[in-house]
Amino acid sequence: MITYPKRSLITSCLLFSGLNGPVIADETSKAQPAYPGGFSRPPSEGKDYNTWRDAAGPDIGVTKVDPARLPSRVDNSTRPQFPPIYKQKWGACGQFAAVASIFTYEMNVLNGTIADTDATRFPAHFSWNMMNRAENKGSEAYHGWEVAKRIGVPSAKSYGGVRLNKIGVWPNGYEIWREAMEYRVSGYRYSPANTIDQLNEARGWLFDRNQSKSKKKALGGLFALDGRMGELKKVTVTIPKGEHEAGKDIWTKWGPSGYGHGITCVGYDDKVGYDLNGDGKVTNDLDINDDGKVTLADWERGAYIVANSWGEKWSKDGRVYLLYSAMIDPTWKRGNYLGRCEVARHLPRKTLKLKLACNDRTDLRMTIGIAGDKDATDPEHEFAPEAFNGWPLFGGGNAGHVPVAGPEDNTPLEVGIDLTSLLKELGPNKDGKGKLFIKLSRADGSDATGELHECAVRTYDAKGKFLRESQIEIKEGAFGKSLLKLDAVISDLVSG
Ligand SMILES: [Ca+2]
Ligand SMILES: [Ca+2]
Repeated sequence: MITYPKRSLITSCLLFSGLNGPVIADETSKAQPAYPGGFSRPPSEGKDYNTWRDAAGPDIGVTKVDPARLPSRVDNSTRPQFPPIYKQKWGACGQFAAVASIFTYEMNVLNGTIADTDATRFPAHFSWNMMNRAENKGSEAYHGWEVAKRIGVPSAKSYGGVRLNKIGVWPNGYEIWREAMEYRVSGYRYSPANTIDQLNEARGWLFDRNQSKSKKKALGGLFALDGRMGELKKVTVTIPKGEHEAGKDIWTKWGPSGYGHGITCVGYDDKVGYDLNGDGKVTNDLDINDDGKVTLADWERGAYIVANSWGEKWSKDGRVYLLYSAMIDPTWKRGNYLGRCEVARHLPRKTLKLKLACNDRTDLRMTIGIAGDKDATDPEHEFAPEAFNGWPLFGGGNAGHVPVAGPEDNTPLEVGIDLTSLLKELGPNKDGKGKLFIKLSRADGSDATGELHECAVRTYDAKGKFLRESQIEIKEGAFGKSLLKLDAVISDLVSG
């Protein structure tokens, strides 16, 4: 399922092949969110899972779109908030698009910073190593966005780069996990781009997120795209001399075969075009596909700007145009949709710092509970952190049946877990005291074993400043054969 482009032997990716059902492209369909398949959100969450629920911005279709005000060209990849064009390693394209490119850009826009060093760039491999089974497997954009929602993403600086040199490594160091907690995704959405109304909403998102009324000029957003990359030569043309953007490459369609490849849509150019039917003209008002009507599918002019993670020399500058009409492709359903995300900052108030070893991190089971009474014998609220329970959210995707630090590495790992939302479940607490419960075990039928070496609760003020650490005593840290249960009285459950 991994494809190798001829020119460069860089790993592309892929997951499941596209569903081949016809795409319903009623040319009057309005801009709207959609869940076209298992590539647009985790199937384990069910069909009622609203991926935009916690986002602050308006949903697709809510904001009025005014195409008359849109410029003819937008290229957000030239903004300083956008990172360099990357050369991906292994099948991590989904995370190069979703996190290393889109999340990085969005977080810099949010923070008022620029992506000029690793301190303000985010890695592709942190989220990838949460779902790739510690092997060279492909990922969806949503894997990265869900990791950013659930645990966050550390900066490339503390992570050790945008990419690592070994597959499946988890970072060792509480401060890396603590930093990750700050940088989050609040929501993400897919939408079709098959009609002119949907195209205009997408152009508006790329220009200023359709926020023409906001006082501050909004910087445009980006989209995740899933291209089909087989036999690209058949669909790649070069803009002839004398034409707008002469010499640049255009994909006139998705590749006729092959698997999906995560890429980033960074802008658009309404003037870029190509004479697809060879009638000597570049038109948007002729029925060139002979279906008796003129729709977006007939357009020869107008293209998205796509940034690829095959290096800055690929296709001259690492970018390629993709005709608007190319996305209307009934044979490649994934390629008909655009994915966007909204990011947010989050300052944890209370965290758990753990140092633990386990010879199978996917079979590790951990629950953390809380009770508002210091004498309680059972938790009132409990949660099972995804990363330390085999990522049930991702179904078959998980972090691999390898030690917690990574393949063939039995080093105990120091990690952090955000307890803030668990503590919020308790509500106001009369004496500020409560009890924390930690359970460590293994999946049913597994023979995984592990050991908890250190456990502490860390407290921060509302501005994120570290206040104190309270160690929890571990009498016997081994778990696996037997369940490890720890509990501790917490004396400052409500701290401002
Ligand atoms: Ca033509
Ligand atoms: Ca037509």
